[in-house]
Amino acid sequence: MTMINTVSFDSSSLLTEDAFRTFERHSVVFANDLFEESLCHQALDYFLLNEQSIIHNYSHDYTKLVLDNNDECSTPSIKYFECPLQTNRWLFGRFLTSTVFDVAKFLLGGDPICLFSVEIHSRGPNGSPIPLHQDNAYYGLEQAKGITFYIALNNQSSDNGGLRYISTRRGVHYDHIASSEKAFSLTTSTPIRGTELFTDYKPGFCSIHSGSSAHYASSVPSTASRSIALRLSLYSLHDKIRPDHKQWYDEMVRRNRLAP
Ligand SMILES: O=C(O)CCC(=O)C(=O)O
Repeated sequence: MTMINTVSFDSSSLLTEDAFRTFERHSVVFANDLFEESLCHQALDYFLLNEQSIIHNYSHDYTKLVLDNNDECSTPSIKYFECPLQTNRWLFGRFLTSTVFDVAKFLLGGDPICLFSVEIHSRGPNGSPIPLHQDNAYYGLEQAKGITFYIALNNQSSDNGGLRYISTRRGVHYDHIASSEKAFSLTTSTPIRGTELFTDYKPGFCSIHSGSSAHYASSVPSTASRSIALRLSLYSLHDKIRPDHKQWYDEMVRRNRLAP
């Protein structure tokens, strides 16, 4: 599968006008060497080795852990986990480098930055699709100044249910409605047309997208292998959450994640 080279940057070129303009234009850039492959292997091994104990420890808390659609005979597996830092800060803290904050600050126009979340996302064979959405529909930030680092911990193919982006100018937002997909309760109310941007991820490859970025993933074929990613999100300290958003968001999570 083709990498769209015009949106792909190495760490020495992420802090350039070219990267900034690309991010403004498409709401996403791909970065191929921000994180060491060996660190991603370590994080992957740790996650797989400890997955069942994480499930055991967090299964009472639907706000922090979402399981995949497993059939009754198979071992349960995680779809989203919101506390990797709490389970191993020595390992997952190593992804929170000063470079991440510098890049986030630069791409968001120079605002001071704070960390918002560190999560593990995983999708396995027969995994459900991720409906087309923009993250700011979830974040509810007035200026949409949130930024996400989606870091592949293993190989992920855009053909096999991997993440795909539709080029969207930063600041352009679409209305969202509830979706029935597990743990993702929102999708755009109309389709978005535009250039599709995607890559085949290797461990350490990452996509960096803004709150305006429109992205989705198709359902995962039964023959595909499981994909696992670490997802960091950061906000501008100058932005703020719209009044009432938190109450609405908490209600959406409750409805969506408590559903059997
Ligand atoms: O792969 C996933 O689980 C969803 C990723 C996503 O939509 C995001 O990082 O914003």
